[in-house]
Amino acid sequence: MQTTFLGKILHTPIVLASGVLGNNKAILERVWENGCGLPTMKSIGPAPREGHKNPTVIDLGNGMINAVGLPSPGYLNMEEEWQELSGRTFPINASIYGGSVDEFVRVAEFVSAKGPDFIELNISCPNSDKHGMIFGVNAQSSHDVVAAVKKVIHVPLIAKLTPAAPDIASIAKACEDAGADAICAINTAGPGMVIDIESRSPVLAFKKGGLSGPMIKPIAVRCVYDIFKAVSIPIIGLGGISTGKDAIEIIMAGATLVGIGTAVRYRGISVFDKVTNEISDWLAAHDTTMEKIRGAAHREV
Ligand code: RRO
Repeated sequence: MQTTFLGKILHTPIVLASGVLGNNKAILERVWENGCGLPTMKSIGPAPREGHKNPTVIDLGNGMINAVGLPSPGYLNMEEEWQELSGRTFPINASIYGGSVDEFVRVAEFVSAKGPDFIELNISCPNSDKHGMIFGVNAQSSHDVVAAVKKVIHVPLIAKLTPAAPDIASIAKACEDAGADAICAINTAGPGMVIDIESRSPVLAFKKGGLSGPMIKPIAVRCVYDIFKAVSIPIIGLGGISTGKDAIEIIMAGATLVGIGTAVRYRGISVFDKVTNEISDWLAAHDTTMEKIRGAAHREV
């Protein structure tokens, strides 16, 4: 199910969400071989960072809560990874974060020179007060970081947004106006909290964390719907997508590509082939195409 996205041919319209499987070439390649059209790397930061204490991820059955805490070797300490990835035969989306516009620019410029196919700006992580979400909840700061990064990179820029923004459509529009080539929505929702009533304490060491998986799918669908109305650049829709029918739903909201994160844990690495086949089967049974159903939920009936 070949798809063209920002001038690149992807073998399926399914994206691996950032942060799910790390930055190791062999793992990203395996995902691609299993039907993922575009693997996304774990967000790369400006300096070495260990992340939060364990436990960092808890399965809640209908999704997960995480406060992994933006662990990264730092952009200057990834030569081995870049060396390996330079010989790859598959496309890669490199996710980056910073604690200031200058840091975003520094990381982006360096990473861009390593030859990823796309750069995803993570302005939406809920698990740090200094990085991520603090940029993406405000239209002006979203605009500033996208505009500054756009000047120094040579690959298409994807802005990854948070559903915690009071009006995600206006954030998406600010990113588009600043030169973003695509929007990725959504990062994890919340932050939320889960308390173990026996120990009387939050289950995560960091106490609060981002929510993912089936429980947030309606939020993701609403966000993509609102963004589709506000912008003309393509949208990667994700948030609780686990099946072909979920994918069809978010495509009808306006997504061009569909991201999968938490469902990798629930359905295994073959989830990419499974969802691709489920989309194909649904389209064939309804005698239609991805292009025909994209944004279909916006049409008057
Ligand atoms: O590392 C994390 O805790 C994390 C990140 Br950077 C993000 O963007 N989203 C998320 O749910 N967790």
